[in-house]
Amino acid sequence: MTFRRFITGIFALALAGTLSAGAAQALSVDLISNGDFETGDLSGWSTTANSRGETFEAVASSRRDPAIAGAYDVTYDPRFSGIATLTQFFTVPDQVISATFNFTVQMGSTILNSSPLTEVSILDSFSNVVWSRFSTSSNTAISPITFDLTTLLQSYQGQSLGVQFGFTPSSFPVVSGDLTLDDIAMMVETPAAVPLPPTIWMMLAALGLFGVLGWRRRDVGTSASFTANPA
Ligand SMILES: [Ca+2]
Repeated sequence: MTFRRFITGIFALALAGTLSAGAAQALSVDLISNGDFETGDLSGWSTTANSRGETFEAVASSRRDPAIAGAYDVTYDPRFSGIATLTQFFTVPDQVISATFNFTVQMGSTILNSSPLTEVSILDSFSNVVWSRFSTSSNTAISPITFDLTTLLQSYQGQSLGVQFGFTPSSFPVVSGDLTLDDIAMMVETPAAVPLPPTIWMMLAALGLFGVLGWRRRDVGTSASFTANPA
């Protein structure tokens, strides 16, 4: 075995080890901040109100009305008609392996056969709706909801998207209905940037030294080329 083959072999082993370590690891991140409202306010969120200024509010847990989870949830419980919205924008990572949109919801009404309307949407950076679902349920139990948005987020990698909840109370014969939310999360699995172990850095440094020595002895050499990892 020539010295050059020996060096190439070590380099290939180190590279293969690094790449396999990278491929084996994925990072799971929540793109929504304060989705559990445990700050006690609407930090990270923006709202629009109905014509009377009523909108979503972070509500502290009480003995009469415990939060869905933790010490706070968020509620829109208007006395007047009209939609209010709750919105948060986030940046989609450059590489999305999977994406799951989760929230826990409870829809109430004091009127039988009423039709309060809950809408959940994904907005692009121009606030155009690119995905939406709605519900006319009322008097529901606390319900965890999950949507697989892998395909959608993969088509918006590196771009800005928003989640938006809207609620329109029933208005006949009088205004009635409320929406309560908690634990809103956009869980995205993305490839982890794995730092090289120290031994590999030392090996690469030694190879660099050998490379410089080799470069001085020979006039021509080969240059390395790197391509981006496939998504
Ligand atoms: Ca909470």
